[in-house]
Parts: sequence; C-alpha cells; structure tokens
Amino acid sequence: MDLSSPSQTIPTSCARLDHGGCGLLVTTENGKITRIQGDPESPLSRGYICPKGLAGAARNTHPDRLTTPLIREGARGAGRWRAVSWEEALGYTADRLNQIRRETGPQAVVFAQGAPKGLEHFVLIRLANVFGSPNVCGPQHVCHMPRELAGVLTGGFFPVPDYDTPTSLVLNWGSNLLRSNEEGIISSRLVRSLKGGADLIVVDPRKNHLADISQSHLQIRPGSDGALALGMLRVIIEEGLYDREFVEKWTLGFAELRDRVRPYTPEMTAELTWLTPQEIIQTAWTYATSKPALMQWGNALEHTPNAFQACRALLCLMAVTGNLDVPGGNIMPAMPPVARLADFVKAALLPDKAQKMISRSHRLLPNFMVVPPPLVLQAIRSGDPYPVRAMYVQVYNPLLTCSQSRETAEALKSLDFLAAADIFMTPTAALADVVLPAATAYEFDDMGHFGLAHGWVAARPQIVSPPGRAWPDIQILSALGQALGHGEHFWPDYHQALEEVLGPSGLTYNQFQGKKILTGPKEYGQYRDGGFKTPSGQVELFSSRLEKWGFDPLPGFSPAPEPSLHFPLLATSRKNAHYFHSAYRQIEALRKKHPEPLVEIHPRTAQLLGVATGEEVAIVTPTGRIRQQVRITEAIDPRVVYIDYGWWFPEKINEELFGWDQSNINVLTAHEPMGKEMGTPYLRAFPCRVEKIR
Ligand SMILES: Nc1nc2c(c(=O)[nH]1)N[C@H]1C(S)=C(S)[C@@H](COP(=O)(O)OP(=O)(O)OC[C@H]3O[C@@H](n4cnc5c(=O)[nH]c(N)nc54)[C@H](O)[C@@H]3O)O[C@H]1N2
Ligand SMILES: Nc1nc2c(c(=O)[nH]1)N[C@H]1C(S)=C(S)[C@@H](COP(=O)(O)OP(=O)(O)OC[C@H]3O[C@@H](n4cnc5c(=O)[nH]c(N)nc54)[C@H](O)[C@@H]3O)O[C@H]1N2
Ligand code: SF4
Ligand SMILES: [Mo]
Repeated sequence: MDLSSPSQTIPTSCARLDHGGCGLLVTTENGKITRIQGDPESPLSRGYICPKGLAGAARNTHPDRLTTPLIREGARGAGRWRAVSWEEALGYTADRLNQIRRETGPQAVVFAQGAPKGLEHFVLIRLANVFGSPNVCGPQHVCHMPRELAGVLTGGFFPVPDYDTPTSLVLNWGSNLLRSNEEGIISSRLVRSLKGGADLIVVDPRKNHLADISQSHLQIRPGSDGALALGMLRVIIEEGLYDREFVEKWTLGFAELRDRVRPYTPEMTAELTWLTPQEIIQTAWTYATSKPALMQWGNALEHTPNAFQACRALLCLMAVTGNLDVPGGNIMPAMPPVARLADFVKAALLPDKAQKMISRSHRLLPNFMVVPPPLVLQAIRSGDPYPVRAMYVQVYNPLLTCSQSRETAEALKSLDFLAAADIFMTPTAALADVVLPAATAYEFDDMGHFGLAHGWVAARPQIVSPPGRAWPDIQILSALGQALGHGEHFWPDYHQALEEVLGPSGLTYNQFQGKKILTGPKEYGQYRDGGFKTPSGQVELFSSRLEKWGFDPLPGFSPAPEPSLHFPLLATSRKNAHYFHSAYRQIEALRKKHPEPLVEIHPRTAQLLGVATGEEVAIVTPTGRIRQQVRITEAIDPRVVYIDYGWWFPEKINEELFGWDQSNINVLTAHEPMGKEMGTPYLRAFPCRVEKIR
C-alpha cells in the first residue's frame, strides 16, 4: 500500500471498533482518512455502517491515544510514568516474565485478552504455548463459547443462521443485532430476511425496535430462557410437531429428552418465565411449523450460570424441528482454506495443557481451553491451585468487563508484574507496570475472524501510519517472543504471520486483499455422508460426552435467584449502540449520543421509588453499590431494571483510575455462583435495589 498517495479510496473490512466485519471504503488524502463509507459490494454488510464505524478515523487521531511505551514510576495506579523506547519496555517485560518463570514456573504467568480484534488473539495464544504457560484467559465464558461449545458437543459444529437463503421465520432470541452487530452477522442480513417476507418472533425482556416490528414479542423474565426452551420442547414433542424422520434417523436420546421436558408444562413454564401459557404454546407451534426457521441467538443467553444448558436446550429445538443444517435454518459454517488454528498457535508445544490449567481443579468442560477470569483472579488472591504472579493483558479492560470489579482490582493490584497493551490509558492499563501503545485498524495489515467459528476471514490492509511509536499487537507480541528467547517461533517482520495463516489458500496477502473475503464452499447436510461429528454420529440431545465428564447429559434449567425484600428488582443489561463494551467514551461524536450512564426504570417503579428522569440514583446488590442516572421507559417490565454497562470516565483524570467504580455495573456482579460447565457467573438476572439519593 502506498500510504503517501495524495488521494485514494481503499476497500477494507471494519473491526477493532467491534468485530462485526462490515465491508468499508476508506478514502485518504495526504495520509489522513477523510471519509469512511459502507461498501455496497460486501456480502456481509452490503453497504451498512454503524455509528462506531463512522467514528473510526476520529478514534485513530484522538489526542489521548497512547503513543509511546511507558514504565511505571510511582505507586501502582498513581499515574506517574516514564516514556521509554520499545527496546527498554520489551527488555524489561521479558526480564520480569523470565524471572517469574524461573522462580515459580511458566504457569505463574497468565496471558489475557478481551474480545478478539484480529490475528493478535492467536499470536497471544502462540506466545503462551511457546512460553510454556497453559493459562490463556479471556471473556469466552460469557461470550460465544457457551453457544459454540454446546453446538460442538451436540451436533459437532456451531450452527450459524443462514441469512443467504430465504427463510419463513426468524426466532430472535436474546440478540439485538440492530444495535450490537455480531461477528459476521450484521444487522443488514437480518433486515434483508425480514424484507424478504420472514416473520419475526422476539424473545427479549425489553420492547426494543425488533420487538416493535415483530409478529410476536415474548417479554421474558431475565435469565429464564432455558425454561422457555424446555417448555417449547415439551409442546413440540407432546403435540407431535417435531420432524419425525430427522429425529429417528439423526438424533440420540429423544426418549430421554421427552422425559426431561415433561414437567415443563405451559403453566409451569409460564410461571418461570413471566409469559402466558398461550404465548409458549403459540411460539412452539410457530417455530416447529414454519419451514425453514432460523434462530438468531445472542449473547444474553450466556450471562447466567445456566448459560451452557440454555444453549443446549436451544440446540435441541433446532434439531428436533429439522432446522439444523438446512437452507434457511441454522447451518454449518463453510470454513475458508487457511492454517489450522492448532498449528498456528503451536498447540503441540503444550500437549498436557488441560491438566495444567488453573481451571483444571474446577473440572470445567475438558475442551474449554480458556481459563475464565474469575478463576485466574481467585488464584492470584489465594495461591490455589498454584501461585499466579504476572499477567500480560492486551485488548482487555477487565476492571470494567469482568465480574466483581473490586475483587478484580484487588487481584490485579497484588500481582508482582502486570503489562498492558492498549490504544488508550484505561483503568486496567493504569494499574500496570508497563503500558504498551498498540496500533489500531487502518494502521497495519491485519486479518479479521481467523480462528473464529463463523466461516470466513477478511482482509484489513494498512491505510495510514500509526501515531508516534504505536505498534500493531502482532508486532509487539512477536518482538516480545524474541526478547523472551523464543525467536525461532516468531517473525522478524509481522507480515510473515499473515502469510503463515494464508499458506493453505495459496494466496499472498496482496492477493487476499484483492479478494477482500475468503470463505469455503457452502454445502448443506454434509452429515448425510458419514454422520454428525459427535461420538455417535448423531445430534446428541443426550450427550454421551457430557455424561462421561460428569455433567447433565440432557438440557436442564436452574432458576436465577428470586428478588427479595432488600433486593426487589431484577437487573439486566444490553450492549450500547455507540460504544464497544467499556471502550470509546473519549470519542466526542459517540459520547454526545450517550453522555452519561443511564439506568432504565419502568414509570410505575419510578413512581414508587419517587425518582424522576435525569436524577442520579444508587443501585445496590450484596456485592456493591454504584450510581447512574434514571431514564424512565415503558419498554421494560416494572420488576426489571436495565443497568448501563461499561462505564468509566476518561475525562476524570484527577480521580482514582478515572472513576472506574462509580457507575460500573460489574461492581454489582459476583464471580460466584458460577456455571459448572464453563464458570459463567450472573452478569444479568441478578436481584438489586434502586435507592433515591437524599
Ligand atoms: N456486566 C457485563 N459484563 C460483560 C458483558 C455484559 O454484557 N455485561 N459482556 C461481556 C462480553 S460479551 C465481552 S466480549 C467482554 C468484553 O470485554 P473487553 O474485551 O474487556 O471489552 P472492551 O471494553 O472492549 O475492552 C477492550 C480494550 O481494548 C482496547 N483496544 C481497542 N482496540 C485495540 C487494539 O487494536 N489493540 C489493543 N491492544 N487494545 C485495543 C480498548 O481501548 C479497550 O480498553 O465483556 C463481558 N462483560
Ligand atoms: N455497539 C456494540 N456492538 C457490539 C458490542 C458492543 O459492546 N457494542 N459487543 C459485541 C459483542 S462482544 C457481543 S458478544 C455482541 C452481543 O450482542 P447481543 O447478542 O445483541 O447481546 P446484548 O446486546 O448484550 O443483548 C441482546 C439483547 O438481550 C436482551 N436481554 C437482556 N437480558 C436478557 C435475558 O435474560 N434473556 C433474553 N432473552 N434477552 C435478554 C437485551 O434487552 C438485548 O436486546 O455484540 C457485539 N456488538
Ligand atoms: S457494526 Fe462493527 S464492523 Fe460494522 S461498521 Fe460498526 S463497528 Fe464496524
Ligand atoms: Mo462478547
């Protein structure tokens, strides 16, 4: 790419603002981005672009960007830094990590990352494997992995909605694509299905825009999705609405499933979910008799300890209705011809990883290879199952995004060594010993979606230069690998990492860039030759592996805690259209749209509490207390409150860690109880109280 060309428009794929992957056309003049538009030719987004995507240039040129490596001078979190060269920062980091490896063992160093942006997540895992640490940590226990692992254990793959074929029904369950586009599943694809005539059912505690345009909105009690799915399965089985041929030929454990769901009568399910028996029966009938029907299932399912079981129940629904791996249903993604993930991350260097991970003593699912952060934080504090002394954190702000923030902060403060790579100084980075400035989208050659189970990878070429001394994360990790003494596993030039991934496709990066996106050939119903990729070759409604590992082999439901006198309201949340989790509150164009944290309350509840729109209130749980401003809305049930998520205040430079604990929802959440399968805590559906501040 000629970065100095006076004016050019370059096709690329958006990310690093979230991970949606919209096709974009980016115009530059004299090395500066002057315009970002949606690319109408992108098969994923067809010209769509969201407010965050439009703010991409403002983010890159923001005056608060980190532009030089920093080493801590004063006390942890005091905000006193010394600007240093890359050589000094990486040399210092490598010395500290090597010292801890020598003294305590490689497992005492944890490599952590939040939601992946591009290739850096997989280079980080490679670094951990090369270093010898089994402990890679991240939010997968609350993001995608409950759905993906439940999918793999049930039918051998993660079933994604097939928006490329007309469908008759979209069952939209705990997902809000119009605000929070997902990896490869951009709202424009859903909208096209609806315009093509598909009906829409929305399962959501909130009357959002999708609910407004739906044929039917099930305003469900937060955290009770698993019960609704079991109740629908009962109706479908008892009333003979299932796909007999598919069930007989291709499923294992139908009789056991029938017994399991028998107690979930419409009446009992109605009590658990706050719906009516008629709504449950009607939804079961519509989903089972609309051919084909696809399920747009979202992240809300993954925020209670019941997450994995709820996802299993939804998979059983897809299977028994014959909507699995059929055109217009939920299908097996067509994987592109790129390097195998296990090869790229050098998994073979650590064959006994599962036996060595911090999570081994918690007996989570044996094929869940990421340690849930609560277990890392507990190990730091307790030394159990062994001491954890250092963390390398990139693209991650756990002080805001992990459960039980105060515990998280105490744990991070007690580490012997913490390094953080970010593009801005965040509350988490502010606690570090070394802060490394990362380059962001448009500032280096990258690739999106490698290693994710969605079926494509996208080119993201460099368009402008990074500010100051910022480096791409993959370059930082490669140089750190070399400084640690593992040069043979890393690259003198980070572009070689991209070429390594592209190897099997036979394409150079430039050729890949020309194609924009790589995917595999789509083939429906491959299971007909050779079966599903499960031990039985069938869709395991009753999972033989779950049984062997000591988990419930059938989908089950455990209700969330009931509200009480002291904590009478049920809290939940959703993603914000203008931010990505805790990120980008410093970008003026986005902040203007949503300047303060808002807790949403039904008018009747607000009246009982004597609070009004705009008033600051306290929100309290047994774990903590925060403040947010009231917004009154009829879109929710009077028993529910929606708490804004991800709030810290980059402008509060004189307050402790930028006011990280003032309005942060995760001050209210707790690591325990956690789901047996993957350690998922209650991020939603927890009781709380709202207090007027007098
Ligand atoms: N209560 C509650 N908690 C939640 C959720 C919820 O809904 N409710 N959602 C959960 C989910 S689904 C997820 S995925 C996690 C997300 O958790 P996180 O990944 O921690 O979320 P972010 O706030 O996006 O933090 C990412 C950080 O990366 C930085 N960054 C951006 N681009 C780059 C880059 O290119 N390089 C580097 N080095 N840094 C970069 C940003 O400035 C930001 O500080 O949170 C989870 N936590
Ligand atoms: N703008 C923006 N886009 C994003 C992100 C972001 O932070 N901002 N984050 C990205 C990431 S990492 C992810 S994982 C995805 C997540 O995106 P989504 O899957 O859409 O998840 P959420 O927005 O958290 O919640 C979706 C819906 O669940 C509803 N909900 C809340 N509680 C419950 C419940 O108990 N049951 C049911 N059925 N519904 C409930 C909410 O009202 C909301 O409408 O978005 C991605 N896209
Ligand atoms: S939805 Fe995500 S990928 Fe698409 S433009 Fe917005 S930030 Fe970029
Ligand atoms: Mo996520």
